[in-house]
Amino acid sequence: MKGPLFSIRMQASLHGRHLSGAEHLSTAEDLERLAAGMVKRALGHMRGRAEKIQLTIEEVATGQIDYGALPDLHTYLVDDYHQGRRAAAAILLKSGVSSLAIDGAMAAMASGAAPDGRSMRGAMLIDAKNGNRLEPDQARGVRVSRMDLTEQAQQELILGLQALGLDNAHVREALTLAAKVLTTPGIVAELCWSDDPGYTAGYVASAQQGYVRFPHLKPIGDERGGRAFFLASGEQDLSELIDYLQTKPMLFDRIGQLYRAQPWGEEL
Ligand code: PML
Ligand code: MG
Repeated sequence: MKGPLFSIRMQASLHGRHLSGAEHLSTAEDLERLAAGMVKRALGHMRGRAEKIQLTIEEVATGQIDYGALPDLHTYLVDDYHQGRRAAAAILLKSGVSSLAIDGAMAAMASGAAPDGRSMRGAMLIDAKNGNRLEPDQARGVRVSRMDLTEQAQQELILGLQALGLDNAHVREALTLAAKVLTTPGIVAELCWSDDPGYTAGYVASAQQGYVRFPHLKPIGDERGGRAFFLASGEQDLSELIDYLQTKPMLFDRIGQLYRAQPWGEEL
C-alpha cells in the first residue's frame, strides 16, 4: 500500500442500539469506495436498516503501523451449539483459561453480556484465572480497531477461503480482528460468536491453537453474541491494553494455513 494510510470505521445503530460495524486501513484513493460499502452494509443489515451511521476517517502515521501474519484457521464440525460450546471450552482450557472464566464468559454471552441483557458493542475483558470482568464500561465493552489485510493478503485469503467454501465477510473480518487480538500483550485467548441471528458460527483464538471455528456456537435466530478476551492474570496495565486494542494500527501481510473442516473429536 503506497502513500499515507487512513483508518476508516463505521458504526451503525438502530433504536439507539448497536447494529453493525466495520473497519479498514486504506489509501486515500480507496476511501470513497470503502465508505460507500460501509453505508450500504449499515442500510441493508439483516437485523434492520440503520437509523444512525457514523463514519470516522483518520490518517494513521506510517511509522506506527506494525505488520503481522494471520493465525492458522481450523474448522471443527459439531452437531449443535451444545457440542460446539463444549468443544470451544476444551480449546480455551488448553490455552490456559480456567473453567471458572470460561463458564462465566459463556453464561454472560448466552444471556446478553450488557447490563440490559443485550449484546455488547465491544468485547468483555475477563481475567483468565478468576473470571472477573475487567472492562471499564460493561455496556460498550472494548472495540478492536485499526487493523486490516494488505491487498495481496486479502486476495490470498479470498482464494484460500473460496477453496474451502468459506469465503464470507464474517470469516475474513473475524480472522483479521482475532489476529490483532493475538498480538496484544497480556491476552491469552479470545472467544466469539456472532450476534447476527442468521449466523451461528463462532471461534476460539489463541497463540497455540490458532483460529479454531465451530459452525454452531449458538441457536439459529438468537441475537445474543459477542466477544470475550481472556487476560493473563497479573500485572498488565489495563488502560495500556485497551489503548492497544483500540488504536494500534496493524496490517496483516501474510495469511496462515487454512485447514479443511473435520469432525470434532473429544480427544483434540
Ligand atoms: C460476526 O461476524 O458477527 C462474528 C463471526 C464469528 C465467526 C466467523 C467465522 O465463521 O469464522
Ligand atoms: Mg454482527
